[in-house]
Order: sequence, then C-alpha cells, then structure tokens
Amino acid sequence: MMNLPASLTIEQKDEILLVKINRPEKRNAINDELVLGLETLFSNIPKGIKCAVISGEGQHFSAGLDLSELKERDIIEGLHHSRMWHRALEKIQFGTVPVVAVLHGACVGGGLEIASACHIRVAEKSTFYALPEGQRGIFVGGGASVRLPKLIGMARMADMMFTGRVISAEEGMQMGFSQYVTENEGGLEKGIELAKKIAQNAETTNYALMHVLPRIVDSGQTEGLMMESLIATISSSSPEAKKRLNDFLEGRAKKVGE
Ligand code: 1HE
Repeated sequence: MMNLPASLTIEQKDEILLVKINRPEKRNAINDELVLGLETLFSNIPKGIKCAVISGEGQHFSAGLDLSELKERDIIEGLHHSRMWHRALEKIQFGTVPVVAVLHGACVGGGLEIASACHIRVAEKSTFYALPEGQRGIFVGGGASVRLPKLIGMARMADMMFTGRVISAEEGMQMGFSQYVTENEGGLEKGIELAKKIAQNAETTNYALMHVLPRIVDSGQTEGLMMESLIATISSSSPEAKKRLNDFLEGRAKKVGE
C-alpha cells in the first residue's frame, strides 16, 4: 500500500479512485506533506483504476498553499519548493488516469492550481475562485501561469491577481474553468457519473486526450496536424476501436446522446 499522509485519503469504488484532500480544520491548505502525497499517489495509481475524482473534505475544496509553511526560504529553497509543486501537478495532468476535480467553497491559490491540472472540473454552486497571491505579495508557483490562461485566458488571470477579484461558480463556468456547475452537495455524484463514462472509453482515446491533445495545443499548426494524424491512426488501428466501430455498424452500439 502507498505511504500517503493522513491528510490525503483514497477509496476505491470499482474502477474509480475517490481522492480526498482531508485537512478541513485548515481548510485543506496544502502543506509540503500534501504536495508530496499527491505526487506519490498520482505516480502510483493502482492497477485497474480507470479514472480518479478529487475533492475536498469540509466546507472548502482548498485554501491553497499552507501559508504557515511559507517561512523565510532562500532563493534556492523557493525554487525547489515551486518545482516540487510542478512535479506533483505534472503527475496529475500527465499521469495514468484522467482526473475529475469536484469543487466547492474556496478553490483559491494552490487549490485553483491543483484543479487546473485536472482534466474536467465540476463546481458546486458554493465554489469561489481567487488568486490571493497578488494581495499576499507573492506569485503563483504551482503552474497556474501556464495552465490557467489556457482555460480562462491571460487577461482574466491577470485581473484576478491585479485586483483580488473573486469569481463565482457560474462565472467560472462561463469563463471555461469548470465544465459543469451543480447544486451544493451534488458535485461528487456528478463527478462520479462523469468518471464512470470516462472509464468506459477506449484506453487509447483517454491516453490521446490526456497526453497528446495538450501537446498539440502547445505546438505549431504543422506539428499539431502531424501529431493528430499519428494519434488518430494509432487509435483507430487498436483492436478496441475496430470492435467499437463494428458494434456501431451492426447496430449494437449506442447512438449519439443515448
Ligand atoms: C490556513 C489557510 C492557508 C486557512 N494556510 N492556514 N491562500 C490564501 O490566501 C487563502 C487564505 N484563507 C482564507 O482566505 C480563508 O481561510 C478561507 C476563505 C479559505 C476560508 O475561510 P473560513 O472562515 O472558512 O476559515 P478560517 O477561519 O479563515 O480558517 C480556519 C483555519 O484554517 C485557521 O486556522 P486556526 O488555527 O486559526 O483555526 C486558518 O489560519 C487556517 N487556514 N487557510 C494556512 N492558506 C504553489 S504556490 C500557491 C500560492 C498560494 O496558494 S497563495 C494563497 C494562499
């Protein structure tokens, strides 16, 4: 069994792994132990798991970096700390299974950065987003400047940091941050419903969406189109794809929307 801190709990539900940030007394503030726990967990997703759902215990998804640990770090320690966050969040984004984030309450600072590294975001109505780094005199260090502009645009991220703007769940969805908004208490059910759908996909499709699509988006048109042709051909030549195409042609597969 993996060695995870008590503040990071997991529960296996068939092919879905339910991951919980479990430090509600500190509003799920992320200390180094938790960052390392995320790295360990997403580097060692148990065999048989096809999708993970991450949420937060208590009233909030996460209050971000544990500010009590932000002691006097010298420059090199600061760099190592930020790079530790990068390593851990890379394991979420480019790990072995898609990750659905279920958000509620505060999703701020480093909490927003963790959510940004996931593949789909479901926000309960109580969710609010902020980047208090601007007000605390620091800067994001967990990858937000790379991931967040791709989701909501650079100007919106800059506004959040320049002005301390707090974004509501509804606004967050309009901006493209979350893909779903649910009633309060309804997020986990929705997240699990999505995870079950994701788990039914061919593995090559999920792999392409996790590992190839973001590289295509980061590259120029020529390279992007070539990567698309390559992964399209690899996917469609898998036995699983052939079976699924046949099932449709022979009337055994669901139609779109069914
Ligand atoms: C914390 C933290 C924290 C709460 N680090 N201890 N993040 C922030 O700047 C957000 C700071 N937190 C807040 O604004 C509020 O706590 C919340 C809006 C999230 C929640 O409010 P509330 O009223 O539910 O809780 P609270 O009473 O403020 O906090 C409860 C306890 O959690 C309290 O400790 P206690 O010992 O007095 O009970 C708080 O001190 C503690 N707590 N948030 C440490 N963040 C990779 S770089 C990323 C850089 C960042 O993420 S910067 C943004 C940091």
